Amino acid sequence: MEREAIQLRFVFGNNQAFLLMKIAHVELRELRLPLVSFFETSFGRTTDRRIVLVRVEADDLTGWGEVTCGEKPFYSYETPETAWHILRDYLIPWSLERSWSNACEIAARFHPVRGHPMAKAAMENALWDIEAQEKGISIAKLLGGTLEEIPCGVSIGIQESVEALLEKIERELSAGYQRIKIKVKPGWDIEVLERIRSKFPDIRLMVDANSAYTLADLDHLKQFDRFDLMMIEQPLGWDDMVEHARLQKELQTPLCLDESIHSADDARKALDLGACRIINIKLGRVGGYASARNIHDLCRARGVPVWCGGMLESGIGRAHNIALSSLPGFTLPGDVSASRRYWQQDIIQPEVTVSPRGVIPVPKTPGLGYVPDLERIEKVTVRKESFS
Ligand code: OSB
Ligand code: MG
Repeated sequence: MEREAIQLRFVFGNNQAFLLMKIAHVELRELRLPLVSFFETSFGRTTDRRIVLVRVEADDLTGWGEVTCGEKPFYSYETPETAWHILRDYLIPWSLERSWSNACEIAARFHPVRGHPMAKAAMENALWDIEAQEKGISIAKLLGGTLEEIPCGVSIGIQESVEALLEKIERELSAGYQRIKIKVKPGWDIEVLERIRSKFPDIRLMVDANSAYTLADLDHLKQFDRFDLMMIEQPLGWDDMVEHARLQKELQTPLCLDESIHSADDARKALDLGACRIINIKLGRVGGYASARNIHDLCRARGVPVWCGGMLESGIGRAHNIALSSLPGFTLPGDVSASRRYWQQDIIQPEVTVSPRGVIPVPKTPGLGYVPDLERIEKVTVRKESFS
């Protein structure tokens, strides 16, 4: 019966083929990967990444997903430990329990677990990879993506000095990146922006505060309007839309929400409140492709631009970000950039490269579009657990 279920295909009258797949095997791995240079935000500095990968086998196909949480519960409450726990004790057993016909259905199956979107996304996205391969198309195509190349920006962390930052900006601009985002916090903001604008008056520039300010800083935040910024990302509380709405009324510069948006419902509330004019969509933070696409569709219907954020991903997460960014509403350059900015050697082949025009072509091959480098992955694995 089980063997039959694996192979079963139902073909309906409308000629649409549905598949029924059973997951044979899931593997969790934790990797340790040092960044080529430290990344500092208002909540701290990262030098080494702990990356949890999910590898799923179903119907003789293999799909990969990445948990995009930080090492510490500062950007969000998720950590490699919480993700491992939620995947091992809930999401993986539920995925093995019954067969599935599409990845969106698995997303619905995870509903009873409140929160933990990054753990959910890793599993769901691996199944999108398998579903796309099963249909012989790219994940981008399965999603409904239309863009053949995606515009790229970079996110530059807080540096030891303004000179070091200016040098980095210069280097990224000559590599072709279409916009520069810098991290800001009290004490690393207005003067830094003044120095950047006097050297690069016309570049597309934005800032990300990762909740480093409060409304008590209103007069200070108003000064950001002087710098012709594309947007200010998440200046206030990580879970607060009401105060962002108050702030947006006082500023000309568009606000963009990152941390506060976990679902299309959140996006709708934020837009209704006037809490932002742009939304950063991250696959992990919103719980996977199904939720990310819902947010995209809502924003597109309302004429609100979106872009794809980054979480210092390995090649697996990066490849998923590229697929997501192929949706037509991703009109602004994202934080999806080349592998070499993060890693001496990435864990996929080929590595992600950005053209001199500042774009990444969206792969057309079935599934993820990049091949996981198994030897390299094995080398950097620090723990592993298998489920059948
Ligand atoms: O807020 O966008 C953010 C990295 C880690 C956690 C949060 C954020 C970021 C980035 C880096 O800005 C984006 C990237 O280059 O992957
Ligand atoms: Mg951000």
